[in-house]
Amino acid sequence: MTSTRPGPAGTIPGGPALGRAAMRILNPGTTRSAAAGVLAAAAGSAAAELCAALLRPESSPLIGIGSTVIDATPTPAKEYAVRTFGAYDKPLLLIAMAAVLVLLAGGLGMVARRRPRSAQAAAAALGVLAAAAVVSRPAAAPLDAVPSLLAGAVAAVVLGLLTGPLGAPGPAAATVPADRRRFLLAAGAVAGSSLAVGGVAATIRVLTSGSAERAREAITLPPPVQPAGPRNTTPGFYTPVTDFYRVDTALTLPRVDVRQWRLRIHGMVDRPLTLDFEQLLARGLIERDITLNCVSNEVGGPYIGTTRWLGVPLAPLLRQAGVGPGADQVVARSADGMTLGTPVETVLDGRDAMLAVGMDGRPLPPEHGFPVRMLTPGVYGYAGSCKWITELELARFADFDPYWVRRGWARHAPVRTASRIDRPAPFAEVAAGTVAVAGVAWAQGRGIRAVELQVDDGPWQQVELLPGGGADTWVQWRYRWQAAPGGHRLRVRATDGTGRTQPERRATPFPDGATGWHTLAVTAT
Ligand SMILES: Nc1nc2c(c(=O)[nH]1)N[C@H]1C(S)=C(S)[C@@H](COP(=O)(O)O)O[C@H]1N2
Ligand SMILES: [Mo]
Repeated sequence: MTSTRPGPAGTIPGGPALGRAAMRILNPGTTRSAAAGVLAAAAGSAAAELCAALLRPESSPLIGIGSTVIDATPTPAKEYAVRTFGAYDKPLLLIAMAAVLVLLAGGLGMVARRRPRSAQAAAAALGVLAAAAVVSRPAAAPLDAVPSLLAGAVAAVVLGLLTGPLGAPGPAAATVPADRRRFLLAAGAVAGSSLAVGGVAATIRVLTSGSAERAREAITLPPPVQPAGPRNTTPGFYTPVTDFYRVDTALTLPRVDVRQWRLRIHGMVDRPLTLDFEQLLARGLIERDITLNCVSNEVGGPYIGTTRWLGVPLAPLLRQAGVGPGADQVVARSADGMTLGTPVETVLDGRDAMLAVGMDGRPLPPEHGFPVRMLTPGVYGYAGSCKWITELELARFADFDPYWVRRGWARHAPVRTASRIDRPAPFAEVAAGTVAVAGVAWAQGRGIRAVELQVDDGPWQQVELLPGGGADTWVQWRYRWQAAPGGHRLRVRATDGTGRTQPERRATPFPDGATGWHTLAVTAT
């Protein structure tokens, strides 16, 4: 019987060559070289992290390269990442980068066997490349290059040691135990000290963020000069601050020292001005319930939240600075170099655009923009709610495209009318009979006039709108549904204060917000 399956390696054409290649890969000297490369990278990264922890987190090569990757990622891929991984997109990016680094370092280690000098030069060059990435970040300082350069230097030296005097296999490496022991000892020493240095770096980070957190907690915001009315008491109206969605490009949270914080208002203004935190608070705080949402939110999605904000009205500040003729865009810049653009007329049209300093009575959490963020009701976050704000520049739309606009998102981004079913959950099994259906609807600025629910192909039913929402917040709604046994489709649609009902047509968030009716399937038994 002849087998149609390929025979053992030795009998297929080219087998001996393949076998030799496999031998080379499995050769202890090669494994050792790859390990040397990975250990060199670990030592370099640990040294860099320690240095960055002492300088500032943004100077870490991992963070610098990661942020560069984020900025360079095409919009559709970014959309996909936000949609698929949500808040896990950043940790996943860091893990992917670590994997690439391990592969690269292993490869360099193997190169080092034959061409040690070239491999060392390549390691140092990678450090320079990382430094270039870090220093070209919009909010970088020249000193930020140091950790990356250090990483390259440390990696080159360790690679030289591990593949040279401490690790070079003798003529018959695998069979010389002394040689092997020497390498293992050296490798163990490098691994151990890298872990130790990395641990120290992590501890310093935790300690510094702990002290920044205490400084934040020590702040008492003055009571608002314009308090909001009584709090809405319906459960679910306010989003707990700890659950408030977070969307930004910051791989490491910008840590802003409130004592050093300044806001500069400049550009096309008659009287440029600069404010520190105390001067800002001294202008008097307003308190408002406002719903903020992200343009990337899909129909039915979670990137929306409502809280009681505290902030300083922005319009009087701009008027004080004197908006120059022709200026039609307020460009906000943040401590991490983000730029967001808002139409001047939007800020000045009487809405409660503010420099927010508090959520729910407390200073802003670091991830939501501490110490000060902009907040513009009625426009998506990317076009009016710059976190960690440091600058407002009056400019012309024709002259400057902010970050997201350069990536294809719309210049003008008023929030689209939308509605969501929160209860029952998609694909839920409910008991036939009376079923509580509930959700939210929003059209910030215009308000919600009506919300309707459709069961299967039945008529659209008006649902009950709960009191306590305003034009700038979502409105909660509920409906008592008499569910017959079987599978059902529920759909919701809202009509805004101008009388316009949200369109049925499904559109993806890009470039100016999703459209379509939130629809889900449930089974009544
Ligand atoms: N500095 C900075 N501000 C930013 C962003 C950012 O990436 N960097 N993202 C914006 C976007 S897209 C949204 S939706 C809101 C989200 O604010 P939150 O994270 O406090 O919910 O912040 C906006 N402000
Ligand atoms: Mo967003």
